[in-house]
Amino acid sequence: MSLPLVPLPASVTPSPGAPFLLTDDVAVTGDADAAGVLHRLVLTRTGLHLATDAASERAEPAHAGRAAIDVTVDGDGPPESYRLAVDEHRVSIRGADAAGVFYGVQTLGQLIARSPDGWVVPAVDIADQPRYEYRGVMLDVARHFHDVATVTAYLERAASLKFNVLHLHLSDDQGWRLALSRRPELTARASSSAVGGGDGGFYTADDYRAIVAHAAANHMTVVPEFDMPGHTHAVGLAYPEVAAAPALDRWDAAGGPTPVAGETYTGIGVGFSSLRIGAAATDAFVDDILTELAELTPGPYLHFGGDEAHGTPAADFAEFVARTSRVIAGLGKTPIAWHEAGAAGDLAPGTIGQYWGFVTPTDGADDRARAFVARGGRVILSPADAVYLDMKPTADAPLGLTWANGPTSLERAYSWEPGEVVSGISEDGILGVEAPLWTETVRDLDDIDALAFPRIAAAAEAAWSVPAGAVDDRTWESFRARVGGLGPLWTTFGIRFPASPEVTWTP
Ligand code: TNX
Repeated sequence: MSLPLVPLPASVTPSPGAPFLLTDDVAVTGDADAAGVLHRLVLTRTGLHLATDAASERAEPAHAGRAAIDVTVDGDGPPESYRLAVDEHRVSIRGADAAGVFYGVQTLGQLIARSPDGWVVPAVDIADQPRYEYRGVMLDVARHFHDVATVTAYLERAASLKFNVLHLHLSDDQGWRLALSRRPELTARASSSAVGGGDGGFYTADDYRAIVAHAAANHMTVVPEFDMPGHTHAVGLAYPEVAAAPALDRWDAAGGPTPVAGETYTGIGVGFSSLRIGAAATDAFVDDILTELAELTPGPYLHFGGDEAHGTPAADFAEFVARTSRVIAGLGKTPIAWHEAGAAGDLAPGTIGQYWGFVTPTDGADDRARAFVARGGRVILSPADAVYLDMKPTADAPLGLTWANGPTSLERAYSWEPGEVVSGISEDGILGVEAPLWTETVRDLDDIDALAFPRIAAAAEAAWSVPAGAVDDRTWESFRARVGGLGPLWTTFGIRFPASPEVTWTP
């Protein structure tokens, strides 16, 4: 298949007929929200203004016979699925639900092409549905703060590739990024720094609500994370009574400064900070921040971190993550934690584990992940040597890290199969796939684009499409041809993607 579709749809049947000609005479009918999305997408891609007033279209029979794009929610098929049919006269997008129609519109956007006759959509029949219900991107807004405009730009990019979760890593050693009325000192004292001594920043509750609303308009759910009990040095600037002294015997300094209690930390080392486990003040702090986070968050999940807590004794870690998962469950949310939390015996039933080991597991990371499934939970797959978008794409790339078997080429980002990473869990045990972007080296949207693209497209295919190798086109050779055809669309979206030499890009 040479059509530039990523992620690969479940079924694509090109038709022999003439293409649909896209002009400003084309009328859009049907669902108003989807028509609005389509209108903006076509305008951005082609400069054409389609008529999107569905009501006036119905009221003017004179327009019958006019070339039309119809976008309708018809309730047929599994969640988020859609069907797209294109012939010379008509484009029809039918979704099982609003998300399905939205994804059908995104697919249509990828099909729009320039021809000698103008803008065209090739004749084709597509039926499509996702493999996984959780298809995430994560943005670390703690190492470097990223403002609302940057976050909304990134989530729109992700939604166009059919991701439906935006995980925000809202706290880390370098800064606390969400204002909480119950704990005002967090942003008053712990938000104004970043890696390298940058400016820092934080979201007000209204900023956060704006991100959640913008995500919802793009059919994305926000999953907020407060990382605990490690990655909490900044908390000690605000509430010293809940912070343990930096543990400097087992941490990874990454060549930077040594952390000092009560002073901002601007390095990129990990594993030295911990909350004071078992202290009444710490329990009250955790209850306060999670209660307020639950109030601010309409989505079903709260992520509480749990990674790299090398400064927390093992028994304390187990006690802390078990208690914290139960606090979240008690708030009516589903807890998510990084896979290390699977070491605790008493997590709330149904807690979700996020696996960030390698495609070929090492150090028992897969054991930790399986423990979540054994307790009725599921696993999100974020294998670091495939989908960590903060790894350098090439050895000489100016941005990014290399610890996860890096550099990570586009081919390696593509060449893994979610069902084969953690053995012994069934397809049902996998909630989905998430591609994290840690921001130690990432300061702005250009930096985000430079690292995320084009590898984010490979992660999208792992999350949405059929298993690797299951059909002819679910292969690296096919992906590499298809993704190259997306260059013009990405350029019109304003994405400053690096033209990876692994791909032949359509000019
Ligand atoms: C590991 S992945 C971390 C982060 C770093 C990242 C850099 C994970 C759960 N923890 O603290 O930012 O590596 O790639």
